[in-house]
Amino acid sequence: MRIAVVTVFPQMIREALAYGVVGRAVERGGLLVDCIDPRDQVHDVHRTVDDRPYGGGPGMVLKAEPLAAALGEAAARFEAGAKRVYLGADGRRFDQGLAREAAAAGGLILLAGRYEGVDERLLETRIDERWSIGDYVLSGGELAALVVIDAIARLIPGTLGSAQSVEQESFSDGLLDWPHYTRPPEFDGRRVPEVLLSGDHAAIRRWRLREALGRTWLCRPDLIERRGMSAEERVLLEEYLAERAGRDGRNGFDSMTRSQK
Ligand code: 9D3
Repeated sequence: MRIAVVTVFPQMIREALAYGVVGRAVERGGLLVDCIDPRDQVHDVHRTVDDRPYGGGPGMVLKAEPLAAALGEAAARFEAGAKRVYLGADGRRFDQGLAREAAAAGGLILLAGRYEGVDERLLETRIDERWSIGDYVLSGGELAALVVIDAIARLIPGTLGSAQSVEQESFSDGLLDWPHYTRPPEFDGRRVPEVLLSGDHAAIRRWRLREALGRTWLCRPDLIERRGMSAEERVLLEEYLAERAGRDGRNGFDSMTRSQK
């Protein structure tokens, strides 16, 4: 997988690529990330990449010509054509489906927005898609590019160890995670759920799926709607909700949920 990032802060991208799963993908050579700074494409004394917005108003706008040159430089590094994506607050929501598509495509050019944005004509003529990572205001597209790169890197074959790999997905796909515990068996007077210590793998599997379904139902009912439920899952969710209704008091998870209790 090859990804080129056009950014006025290339070090922000480069430095973040050294860690964890993404770092390993880069080391292994499964992921190659190039950063292209539009400032290297301009040769006036101030190496200007931004300017004041026509029509007035606060802030600056990234100029079209330096970005066009940088995107051209980026495209030259790909054998086949790569999709050119603008990361801006006004794009389509990036999700796991887009990550899968991008990972399968093998090449991607990301343009990180900055300041008030990018000259619209550049976006119209040099960009294939616009992606946003969510409904909050960032100060630029670099962190969004890192989010996109991270999500894609884990999908490159060989990046994840077999233990972490897609195996688990078949049964928990599209759900929030179940709770995790490690030693000691008691912390702050709270015991690890006994089933996890039982060695009964079928019971553990059912418990995890029940917890994942329950949490997803409470926090993200839209995800349940999207994926549907099997007959077994319906039963497990009923069990979860019945158990929850029969219990009172707070458990720290209430703060994440809607009004259901
Ligand atoms: C407060 C500025 N806003 C005025 C209407 C618009 C605006 C301009 C530039 C808001 C954010 C940004 C910078 N954001 C990004 O470059 C960005 C982003 C984001 O803010 N949220 C979610 N995903 C992304 S991807 C790039």
